[in-house]
Amino acid sequence: MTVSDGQTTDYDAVIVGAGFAGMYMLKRLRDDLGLNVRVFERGDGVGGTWYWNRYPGARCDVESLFYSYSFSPELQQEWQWTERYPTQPEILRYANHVADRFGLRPDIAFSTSIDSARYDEAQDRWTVYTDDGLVTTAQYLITAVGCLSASRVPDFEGMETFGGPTYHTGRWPHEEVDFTGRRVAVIGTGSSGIQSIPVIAAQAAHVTVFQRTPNFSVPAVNGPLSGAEIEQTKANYEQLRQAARISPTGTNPAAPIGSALELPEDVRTREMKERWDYGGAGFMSAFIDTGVNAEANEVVAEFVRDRIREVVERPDIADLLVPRDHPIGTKRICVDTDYYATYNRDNVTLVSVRETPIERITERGVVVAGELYEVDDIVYATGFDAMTGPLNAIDIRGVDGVALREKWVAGPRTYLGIASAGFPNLFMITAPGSPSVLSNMMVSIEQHVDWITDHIAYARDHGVTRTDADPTAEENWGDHVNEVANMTLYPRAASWYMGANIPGKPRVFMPYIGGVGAYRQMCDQVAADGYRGFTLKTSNDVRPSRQSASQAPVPAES
Ligand code: NA7
Repeated sequence: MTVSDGQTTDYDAVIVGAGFAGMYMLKRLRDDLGLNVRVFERGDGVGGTWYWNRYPGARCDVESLFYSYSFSPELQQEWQWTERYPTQPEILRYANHVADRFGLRPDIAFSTSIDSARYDEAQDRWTVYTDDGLVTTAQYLITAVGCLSASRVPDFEGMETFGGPTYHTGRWPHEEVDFTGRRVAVIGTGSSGIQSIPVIAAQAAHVTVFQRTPNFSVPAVNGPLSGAEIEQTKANYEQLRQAARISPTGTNPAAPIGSALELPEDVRTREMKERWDYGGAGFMSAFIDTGVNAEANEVVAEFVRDRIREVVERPDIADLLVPRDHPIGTKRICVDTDYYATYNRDNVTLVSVRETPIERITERGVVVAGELYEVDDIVYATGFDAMTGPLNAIDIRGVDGVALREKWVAGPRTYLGIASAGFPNLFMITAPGSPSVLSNMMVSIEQHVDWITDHIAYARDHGVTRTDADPTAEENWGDHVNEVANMTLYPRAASWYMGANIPGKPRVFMPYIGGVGAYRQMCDQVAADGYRGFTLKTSNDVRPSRQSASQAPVPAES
């Protein structure tokens, strides 16, 4: 029941965010469990990441036929993707189609941010405060805030004095930005820079790219999808989706052919070449040891370095673009269209700011090593306060008024990347400690939403009013997440996975790297064991779930 006394409105669940996670969560709780649900969304439309990231060239690096919901056979049969990798406008159209098709909009409050949320222990409910001054209560609070939604601009001296327009790739204006005839600075060469630079360079009079760290990028080999390709996938959707759900990354790349260290050189080169020509991030799955063995990694890295040198005509520029400071794949691999070739254009200048950082920004441009690069516009492609940023932006207070951001001051602590001890009835979709950003987000989102829905249904069926992760279960899960990460090369990179792009942020490898399929199995087992590792309270008692927490949370496999 929704109860409104004019000031406070009560729901069964409040969801934060109307991206792909929030929309599906709403649908499941409302349509399958019959709950009364309110979604708060700070944008004035659905789509989350794809609502905000409207920069030129913005495109998903997972193939469109699989970067889409699988929960509705009708939806996946009727929607027509047009290109192998979907553009941001096409993904946003899809998000809007889903919102309309399933009648989601009436339950979403747009242009509304949640400032804070407090757990009321006497009532076992959350009280949520929004920036429109309203107060809402709900038994469950579910965050669907996205992993890359807190955009970040470094604090460059003098940046406020710049005379022209500035843009952040993750907060791009809704109206078209026309760079025709203009001199544009792009700061940052992560995925957003790498996707936008070729498109901006094709339009602008001149582009100056300020690069601190070169990244590895593989060609997308994007193009229109043929009718036959679409038909073939649609005919086999169920099997393909199921394969993705139990795969390491939630996608369907060709299986690795063996160890890069053991295979003969001609075999491994042929394999890499074939994957390179085919395009996409599946290139990274050629061998079993790329992510765990430095020597194996170097084989793959060197192949990519050779491709960069092959494409870029000026050896001095190629040399600047060749990544050497991190093993390939330990920073998110970029997937591009014509990125390296763009440096052969006359209207593109590459400025390395590795040895000589950006000194300051003046009214007329960007100063590096005493030299002013005059520009009309500045594009900040400088990334996000990833994963914890959007959660810490909300003042979430659990038992005894403890703030989540205080609990996480030395790094995020979660059980299964879904719950955090001391924050009962709070579920966090694709939070730190889950595969999230290391996977096809659509697969991980659906898995979390389904698991949370089942947990809430279980609570309802068993008279549970409060469910909270057990601290021991959480600690054991955190140890496992770290242990698995330390078996890989990932912690060697100063990446946003590690929090390394934000000065002062604790260096903790945040996502769970044990694989989407293995992780799903562990979550399913926790559910099958009556939500092992959670303390469930019924209306008149608090009891640990069926197995005690101390036996519980160490996963069966990694
Ligand atoms: P990323 O991948 O975090 O890239 C940000 C870029 O901005 C990266 O090249 C940074 O260099 C650069 N940067 C950040 N601060 C500075 C300063 N102070 N000076 C110069 N350059 C700077 O963000 P994206 O938006 O491109 O991509 C995020 C994810 O979205 C991506 O991985 C996909 O999953 C989709 P650095 O490497 O830190 O030296």
